Amino acid sequence: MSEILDKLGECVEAGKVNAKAPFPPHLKGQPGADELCREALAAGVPPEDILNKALIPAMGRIGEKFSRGDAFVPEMLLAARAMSAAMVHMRPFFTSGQVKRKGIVVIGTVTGDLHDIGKNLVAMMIEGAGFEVVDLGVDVKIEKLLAALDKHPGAILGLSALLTTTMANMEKMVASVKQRHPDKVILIGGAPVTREFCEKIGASHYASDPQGAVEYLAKLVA
Ligand code: B1M
Repeated sequence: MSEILDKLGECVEAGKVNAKAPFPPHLKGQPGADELCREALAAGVPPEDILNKALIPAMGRIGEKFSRGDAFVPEMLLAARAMSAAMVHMRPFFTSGQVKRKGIVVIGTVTGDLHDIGKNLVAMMIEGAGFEVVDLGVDVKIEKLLAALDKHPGAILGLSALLTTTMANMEKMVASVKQRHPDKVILIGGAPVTREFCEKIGASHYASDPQGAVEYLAKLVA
């Protein structure tokens, strides 16, 4: 059992999506995350083990490499794609409640901001860390955000901004959310965002990268 989990973890970390995928070259022609996850489930490996012993640690490893500067956006995107290929087979176990999620994270880019590459990376890493992600997309209006938080009352909120101009909207959105949900945990990030800005606008935490976001969330639910 541990061999298939090791192989699956290796595929996710290396971004090997399926057998047809040519990347990475050293795994060409071999099964990828898609086939190995299906195989593991068919062999009776508990979905919790697949998640906690293969998928989550693999995403953790690629996230750490990214933080250290040993991996870059394309590698992260490929790892996330491989993770998603495995998650297709895992989803029925989540929806049936057989595998418990660690929590729900509602995420989006702030009003006026169309930059979603960083937000998508963060969302994928958070999902890879065992949370359910409700992705509201880009240019999220406050009404849509508040409606999502009403629908998922215990959810943590994640906001991303890439423009100095839309940072002002982040401040307004945090204020509106705090007015309605004073105790809401709000995680923020994006290239121009800083820890000081986070403190100024009263958000709960600033993460500079996906790994930082995941580590903060993991501590919150520990
Ligand atoms: Co635009 N853009 N852009 N852009 N764009 C920047 C951000 C800019 C720095 C380019 C520049 O001038 N050098 C500049 C902003 C200047 C400023 O505000 N100071 C800029 C501008 C001005 C604009 C427009 C206004 C241009 C125009 O139309 N005149 C316009 C605005 C559109 C809008 O949003 N309303 C615009 C448009 C676009 C495109 C649509 C063409 C495209 C976005 C496509 C897309 O995202 N789907 C685009 C792009 C690609 C960029 C650059 C080149 C790349 C951004 C990116 O994806 N980085 C960018 C220049 C640059 O950064 N070199 C630029 C990679 C990504 C992985 O990093 O998003 O920082 P990042 O995410 C990181 C962290 O910040 C963190 O984790 C990620 C991984 O480490 N993180 C979080 C992000 N969100 C987080 C949330 C968290 C935690 C961590 O918790 C919730």
